[in-house]
Amino acid sequence: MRLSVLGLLMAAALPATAQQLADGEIRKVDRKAGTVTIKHGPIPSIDMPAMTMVFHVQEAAMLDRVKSGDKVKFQAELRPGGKATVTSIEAAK
Ligand SMILES: [Cu+2]
Repeated sequence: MRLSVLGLLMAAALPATAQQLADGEIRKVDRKAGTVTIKHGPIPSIDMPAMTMVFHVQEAAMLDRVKSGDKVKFQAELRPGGKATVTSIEAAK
């Protein structure tokens, strides 16, 4: 009883953004184009199934934090014009 109540409290305390992180593996970083190719799992926040695709990045500095082969957790948005853009990215633990 005690444990289940604690579990509910902890789930409620998780920021929504943490729950929207998608899993991915970096396939290619193109600093010139400002893009990163990610083999990713499902991304519920933008209703996208698993696939490998090219993303733009919100900040060029994100490209310096990842390299091909890295396992990552990230968030992405679909921007006007259909550009899929990574808005946050971190190494997967
Ligand atoms: Cu995709």
